[in-house]
Amino acid sequence: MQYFPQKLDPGGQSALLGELRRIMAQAPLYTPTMPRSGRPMSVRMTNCGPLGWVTDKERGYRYQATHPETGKPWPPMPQMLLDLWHDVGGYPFPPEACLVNYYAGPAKMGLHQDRDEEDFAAPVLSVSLGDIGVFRVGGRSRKDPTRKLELRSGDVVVLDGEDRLAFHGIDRILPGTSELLLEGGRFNLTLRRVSKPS
Ligand code: MD6
Ligand code: FE
Repeated sequence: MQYFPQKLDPGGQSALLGELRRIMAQAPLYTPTMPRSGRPMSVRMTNCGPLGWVTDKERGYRYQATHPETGKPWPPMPQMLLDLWHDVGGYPFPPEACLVNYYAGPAKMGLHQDRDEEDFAAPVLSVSLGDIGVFRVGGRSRKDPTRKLELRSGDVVVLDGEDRLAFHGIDRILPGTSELLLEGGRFNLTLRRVSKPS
């Protein structure tokens, strides 16, 4: 895992937030549901880029080219995210999906692996905006010991190499720890390469 604290300065965070507002105007946040149980997740989601990660009761976790509620293609990925991927990702092909997670109040994300991609040689890169998220990361087995890292607005994390399939999650958000978002809460953007380059 690579950790780049404050990779985005306050100007960069505001610029990325502006891009995010445009994305959400075209592709609104929605509440995804878990495979089989159909239980709603506590985070709300949207995506940008050619593909988006989605989940629902009937069809489970997958990537698809359209928003599940509007049926429209996802908005394009902002150039600044493509630049960031090439700057820190160390991977010669562009990302295909950017998943946007929004955590309000008590939202959290259980320990999981990012493993719905074909290509585990590519890293997964995350950018945080807004309130601190208490990130927990362990090893490739769910039973491996975990450590905690407080992710602040502007921090970037890259899961690659040995850690590409490490279990990770968000225990909780620390409210009122950032002034970036008027509405409070936290956005996390994860950039992924989905298909093997051909
Ligand atoms: C989050 N992050 O920070 C959730 N996945 O809200 C992730 O699930 C994640 O931070 C892959 C790589 C980096 C991450
Ligand atoms: Fe993840």
